[in-house]
Amino acid sequence: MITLYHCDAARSFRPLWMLEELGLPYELKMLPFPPRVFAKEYLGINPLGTIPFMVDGETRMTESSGICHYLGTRHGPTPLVVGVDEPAYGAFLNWMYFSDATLTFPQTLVLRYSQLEPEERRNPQVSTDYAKWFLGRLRAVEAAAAKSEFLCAERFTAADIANGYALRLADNIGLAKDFGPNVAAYWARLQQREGYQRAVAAEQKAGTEQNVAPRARP
Ligand SMILES: N[C@@H](CCC(=O)N[C@@H](CS)C(=O)NCC(=O)O)C(=O)O
Repeated sequence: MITLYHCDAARSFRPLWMLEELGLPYELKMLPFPPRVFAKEYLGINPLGTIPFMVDGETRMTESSGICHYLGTRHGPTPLVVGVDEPAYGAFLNWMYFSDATLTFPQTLVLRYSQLEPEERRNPQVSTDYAKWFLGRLRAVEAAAAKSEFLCAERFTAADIANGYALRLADNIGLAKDFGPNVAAYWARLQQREGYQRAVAAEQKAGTEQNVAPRARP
């Protein structure tokens, strides 16, 4: 059984969504955010204190987009992963890495300096600058979504899950109002997927059952 440690609305939503799209059985363990402050025992499981943390047999992983790739290959084959022999293989990998290294990285600075830090440490200049940074990088998604329903390979893949999460986070931190028209339509399409809706429902159900309150959305 795969175990996924998750905080409401956090990056661990990527592997959660992937698990739902794959239809794999899993156990979802909810933690309050940030676990290093509110669930210190978690540091014994993942010394980084970050989520996601995924356990699958002997395998332990902490990178959300990497876990999606792993699940699709280890528990595939699945059309959610673009194969080495497909023309879109390079594009697929590029989107997979882009999702966290380029898109989510500036978002975390916005979140931290506009909401997570105590009032006296908040910094509007940092949050405004990195919101602009994020929206600038989002131009790649705007261009891709103008040409096709999905990011690569002309089908829904793990790249859409990995980057779709960045759009969910943007929505949660108040950046969706600045989406271009193609990104807005793409994000609306992704939210219509049954796999996405099952992942949201699983997150809510596990939070209620495990008595871990959802995080406030602005
Ligand atoms: N690159 C990692 C980043 C993991 C990460 O930083 N997760 C955040 C939540 S979205 C976290 O655990 N923050 C809590 C902390 O830094 O203590 C990934 O893609 O999973």
